[in-house]
Amino acid sequence: MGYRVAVVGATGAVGREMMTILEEVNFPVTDIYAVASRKSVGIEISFGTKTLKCLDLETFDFTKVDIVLMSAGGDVSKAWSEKIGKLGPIVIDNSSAWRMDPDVPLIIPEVNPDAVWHAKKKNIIANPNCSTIQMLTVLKPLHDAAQIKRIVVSTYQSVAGAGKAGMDELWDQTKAIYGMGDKTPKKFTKQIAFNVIPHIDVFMEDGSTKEEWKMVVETHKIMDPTIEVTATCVRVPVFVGHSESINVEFESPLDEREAREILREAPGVAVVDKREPGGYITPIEVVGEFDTYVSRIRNDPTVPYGLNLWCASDNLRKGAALNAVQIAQLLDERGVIVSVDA
Ligand code: 11C
Repeated sequence: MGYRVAVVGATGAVGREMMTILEEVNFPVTDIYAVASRKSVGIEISFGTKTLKCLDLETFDFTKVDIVLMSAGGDVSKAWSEKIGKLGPIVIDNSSAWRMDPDVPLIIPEVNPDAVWHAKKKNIIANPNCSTIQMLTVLKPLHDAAQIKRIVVSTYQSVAGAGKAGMDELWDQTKAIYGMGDKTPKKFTKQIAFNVIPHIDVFMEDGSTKEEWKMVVETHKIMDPTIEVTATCVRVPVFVGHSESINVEFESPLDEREAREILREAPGVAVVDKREPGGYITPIEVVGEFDTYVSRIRNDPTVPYGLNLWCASDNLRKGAALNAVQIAQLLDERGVIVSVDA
């Protein structure tokens, strides 16, 4: 017994991770299809010991699958997800296209799994933005313990968040610094190698960026609309793995010792917090991991009940592909979809 699954955008960094993670978590798959735009048709994609050839999105028959993992960007998702959902399968979409649609649940399985019951409204479930996923995975158990009032977050986001082009640009510019090639920015607005850029996604009218806005509105939709959130999102010269410095203010007392104990037990969270040189996590160490790692948990003495912490997570995994596959597991566990005979 299992599910018939299509991965749309299978040649991208997240699409490939989706294939790998389906295999790693042993998701019950009876049939699997790699689907992409016409220019990628025929490209070979690995799924365990099998090699799949990419099929054309325009001509693929979506009536023969139960689940579509979609990571093909917002425009493709806007054009296709609703159409596919009407044909029967549930689309789990990694783009920002559907996140704020009231008929589309936005899910982090550790945070709001019950939202999965709304999946059938449009047969679309949205995967949140990577920065929101890791922040809320860590903060949900603390919110349950002491009700979060306000969050001030600064992100340190890897170039993998901007796709292969972002990773290529960091690589090319790093070589160019040593005299080999061109360091003209193409994907980013300024040089990213040996630099940081306080700008991710487009600017909003109020001077914030859309990446920052997403952290606010997605927190409200997923966890609690009463929490005040303010964010500054920064691109850093790290290939994979987003980090965040988070200041949290609570309604009731929660000290660093209690927070550490709660986080040690929290699903999807790992604590690395020794108060000594090297006793904390850095993004390079979380690549390939499933958990979001937390370090530097400490009281903030400037407010009645406040904490500071640092977290890092693999943005291609928990921030994208893993969370999407965990949503598929949730559909299975809760019986929202029914498996077919192999
Ligand atoms: C970045 N967080 O690091 C973005 C990538 O809304 O899904 C994902 C954008 C999104 O650039």
